[in-house]
Order: sequence, then structure tokens, then C-alpha cells
Amino acid sequence: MEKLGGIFNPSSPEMEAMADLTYYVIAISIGILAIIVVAVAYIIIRYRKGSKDSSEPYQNFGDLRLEIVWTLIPVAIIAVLFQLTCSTMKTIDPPIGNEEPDIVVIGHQWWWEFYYPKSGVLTANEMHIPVGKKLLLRIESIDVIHDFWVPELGPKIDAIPGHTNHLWMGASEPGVYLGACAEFCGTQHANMRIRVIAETEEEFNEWQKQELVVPRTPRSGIAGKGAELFQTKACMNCHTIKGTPAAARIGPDLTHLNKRQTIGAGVLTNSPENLTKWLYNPQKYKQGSLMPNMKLSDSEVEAIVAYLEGLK
Ligand code: HEC
Ligand SMILES: [Cu+2]
Repeated sequence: MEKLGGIFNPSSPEMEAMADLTYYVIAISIGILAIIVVAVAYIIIRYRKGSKDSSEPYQNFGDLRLEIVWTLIPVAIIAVLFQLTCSTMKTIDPPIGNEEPDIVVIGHQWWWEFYYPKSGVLTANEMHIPVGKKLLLRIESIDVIHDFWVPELGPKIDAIPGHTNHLWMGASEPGVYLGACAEFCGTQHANMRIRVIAETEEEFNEWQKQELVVPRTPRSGIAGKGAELFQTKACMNCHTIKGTPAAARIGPDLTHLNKRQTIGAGVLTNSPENLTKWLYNPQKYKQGSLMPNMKLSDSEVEAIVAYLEGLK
């Protein structure tokens, strides 16, 4: 089940606090506007030309009591807004300490890397979280400034090279929450999508256990040929597949590629057909992507797809 919606469909305690604050501010502003509109309307009608008493209304200068009142009322309104803002910030702002994060988010042109330091899971573009938990995220960037934003779950937060930011992440309901990079970061900025997959604790633990399994490398058949090609066709210079010499992090970790719903940070759904298309020419689906066209032959693509499809 995919959930669409934005900041007005909050699905985490942090986002609920932010939405509440927005509603309070809007309600107070509408209240002020209503008082002013009514007062102006009354004066316009009461003192209009031709009315029973159209003489100049009474002019009142230097009334200390009135001046105190119209100073205190705005001060009180601002104090209320200030207090509401402070309590919201207390809910949404994570600690600025050296606490170990649950997930490290690393922005790359043009995809996201997710690392779970407590378990060692490394994955891309799709973040699994257990529902109802408050997780600490550390946001980083490897190249330029990106911005991590999943509107239903929390505020935007910049991913800045050489600097770390923190964010609380949690979801009240299971589901797939969509997000995207929210800071222009180059040609494929629009295709730098995020999927947060919130699942029950058991499902999450199962996923995490599967992610930590080192897949067996096929030695024979078409998949075996694919595994060999992966190491000889430069794929290994940019990608990691655990249990093989491929350990680079220029591109997404492919150890459990088959478990992901999309490829290319959301440009294609993950299927053997789409993986084939991607391998023939990633530039056709994500022009400017940092994965070059590898100019593979039909049989090479077929073998590599057979190999990658086996990576569950
Ligand atoms: C120069 C580095 C580089 C080389 C060489 C390279 N890739 Fe990639 N690859 C990337 C990058 C970067 C991405 C992410 C593209 C994006 O989403 O913008 C990627 C994405 C992928 C994806 C999609 C993964 C996902 O989760 O979205 C697959 C599959 C893939 N590469 C397979 C291969 C194979 C197979 C080869 C060898 C034939 C290869 N790559 C060679 C850099 C490289
Ligand atoms: Cu970006």
C-alpha cells in the first residue's frame, strides 16, 4: 500500500506536532483577521457619509490605558506562539550529542545510501524501519548539498558534505512513505527518490536478518557467467556485492538488489525486464547518471541479469 499525501497527512509524532503547530498559527491568524474585518466593517458602516450621524468620530489622543492594552495583547499573542513553537521544537529536534545513530543517510548524486551501524546493513534508496520506533538518523553527503525529505514523517533536513545533521525518524502506521531530495543537486535531482518502508518489528527484523546474509556466488551456468562478468566488466569498481571482491561504494550496494522495489532511485520498478533495460543503457532512463553505458552485448546483459536476479 503506497500512501500519498504531504505535510497535512502526518504519520509520525514529530510531523503531527508540526502539523498541530501549523493549525494553531492559522487559527490564531484567522481570529485576528476576523476581529479586524469586523471592526473595519463596523466603522465603515457606522460613520459612512449620509448616515444618521456622519460627523467626525470622537478623536482620542494619548490615552495611556488604550496604549497599554494594544501593546499587551500582541505581546500575549506572540508569547503564546513562542511557547507553542518551543514545545514543538522540543518534540522534533534530535539531541545534538555524539549518540550513535540508528541509520546513517548518505546523499549521492543521484541516489541515497542507508547504513545501519548497529547491525551493519548497507542498502540504497529504500529505508526499512520498524513501525512505532523513534530512530535517530545522521544525515551526510558524499558530494554536493542534498536534502532528505519524507513529508509525512518529518521536516526537511540538508545533507551537507563535511558536516552532519540529525533527524528523528519514525512512522505511526505501517506503509510505504515517499520522499525525495529537496535541494537542487544537479541534472538528476528530480530522480533522487526515497522510499521509507515502515513494517512491524518482526518484519523489520526478518528483513534485517536477510540483508546480513552473504549470498553464495554462483559458479556455473548463466548466473555463474554473470558473476564472472560482474568482476571483469568494471562493475566491481563502483559496486559492492558481499562475498565477492566487489567492495566499492561509488554506486548502490547490490548484495540484495532483488529485495528492492525500484532501481535507479525510483526511475524504474525492479523487474528482470527493467533491470535488462537499465543494464543496456542506464543513460536512457537516467540521463547524466554516474553509471555509464557499459556497452554490454546481449549475452552479457542476459548473464548479469540472471546473476543479479539471484541476489535476494
Ligand atoms: C563508474 C561507476 C559504475 C560502474 C562501472 C557501474 N555502475 Fe552501476 N551504478 C553506478 C551508480 C552511480 C548507480 C546509481 C545510479 C543512480 O541511481 O543515479 C548505479 C546503479 C546501478 C544499478 C541500480 C541499483 C539500484 O539500486 O538502483 C544496477 C543494477 C547497477 N548499477 C549494475 C551495474 C552493473 C551490472 C555494472 C557492470 C556492468 C555496473 N553497474 C557498472 C555506478 C557504476
Ligand atoms: Cu540530491
